[in-house]
Amino acid sequence: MSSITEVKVPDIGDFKEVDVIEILVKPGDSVAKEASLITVESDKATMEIPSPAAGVVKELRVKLGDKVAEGSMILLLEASAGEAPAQAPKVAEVSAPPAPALEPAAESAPPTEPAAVPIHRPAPVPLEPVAEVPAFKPHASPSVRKFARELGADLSRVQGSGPKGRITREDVQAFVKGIMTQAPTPAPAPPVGCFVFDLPEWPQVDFAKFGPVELKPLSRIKKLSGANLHRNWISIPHVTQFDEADITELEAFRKESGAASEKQGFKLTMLAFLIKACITALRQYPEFNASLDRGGANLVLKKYFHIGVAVDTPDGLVVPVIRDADRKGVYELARELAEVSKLARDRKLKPGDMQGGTFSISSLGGIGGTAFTPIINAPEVAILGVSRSAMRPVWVGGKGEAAGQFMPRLMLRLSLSYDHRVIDGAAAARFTSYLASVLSDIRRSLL
Ligand code: CAO
Repeated sequence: MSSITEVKVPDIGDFKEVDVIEILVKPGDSVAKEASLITVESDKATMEIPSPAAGVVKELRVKLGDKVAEGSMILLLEASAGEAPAQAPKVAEVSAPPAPALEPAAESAPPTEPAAVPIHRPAPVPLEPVAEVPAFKPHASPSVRKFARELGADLSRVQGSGPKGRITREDVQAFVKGIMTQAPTPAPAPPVGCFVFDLPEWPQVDFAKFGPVELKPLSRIKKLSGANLHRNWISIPHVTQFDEADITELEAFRKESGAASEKQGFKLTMLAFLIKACITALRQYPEFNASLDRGGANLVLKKYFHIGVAVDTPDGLVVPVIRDADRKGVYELARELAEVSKLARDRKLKPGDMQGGTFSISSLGGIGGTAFTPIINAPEVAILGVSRSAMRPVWVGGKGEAAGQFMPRLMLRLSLSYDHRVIDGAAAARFTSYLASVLSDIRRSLL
């Protein structure tokens, strides 16, 4: 004997009305007891409504987008012979959707133990390749999540086409199809310093609970450079050596020589002299103009000097490279710096303009600050940070005319971050002392 049962929305807690966002069965489908029939969504949670009994779906009484409440009819079910009369099913909240503002979704909790907070330790994540990590959990119903899991699809990479960007079953299918039709990419060889980390999960905080918030997407440049900076920061043992250079004479010389460049429409900036001075120091200490090879057993010493310069743009940080800087004079370097900074800010740099660097300089001198710890631009092994110069009283020793007194001197603070796998602290201190001496007497760069 079989009987027709009206399957209705059971007690769904505090929610008065919820949207039907997914219909998981159709007339004629055989369903097992507890199999999911529809997915409903409130502004706080997504829930699947299970079948109260095993049977065959005779007729659907809801459609996508309907609003339902406790007691709304979902479908007619012909219960299988021998099935007990259907009881209202218990509904468990199974996932929270992302709120329209900044509310991050909570981890799905097992339906039967909502109070238990599992200590979730994610599997160790290999450092390479660096993927873009979404800040929030992708918005998808439990059945779509399950479907994606079965196919091994990473939902954070799937573009949702449903309401509020919800990921549908079709989106997952399209994503998987896209991957299948792509040419296989060879697995990258493990790079130097490939580690795995087993870190605690990132704190999930609903910032909107504490005050008003606004969501501002990161620029493409920030996402890309952020991933690279993160990789460099955690995979290179950084140490920063601080020093200062007396640039009183150099600044006077720069000012004297600046008129010629201004006539041609560019400024003879301190950065051009810094590049020259760095090249002199790099020649003296070649391991700073080098990279580790892939296996990390050899240092590749470069016989060319391509200097990367960090440029601050409205979209984020970029590092164009001044090629063969050793063969250029300060005027030519200053002109090229003005050109590449403009290209960077107009977003006209090509990827090739940012490749092949052997050493980088990050100058915050035009902005301010006394020192900072720049992040090495891998696979380079060192980067020089330059802060704002300031006039300071400096004690003059020795026997000269000014000996035995404080003199006002223009001092430039230098912050050299280096890869401690390649460079020892003593070498770094020698490098910055030498660089400071070159800046104090630029004639040394001629020697
Ligand atoms: N001390 C004091 N003044 C300095 C200085 C220094 N170390 N360096 C530059 N200045 C002065 C310049 O002389 C100029 O003064 P005037 O306007 O009076 O002529 C002013 O500061 C602005 O200089 P600038 O920034 O236009 O030129 P620059 O050659 O020094 O720098 C560039 C060019 C592209 C490096 C710079 O514009 C820039 O983007 N800096 C930010 C880089 C950055 O974000 N680094 C952080 C990366 S995190 O590692």
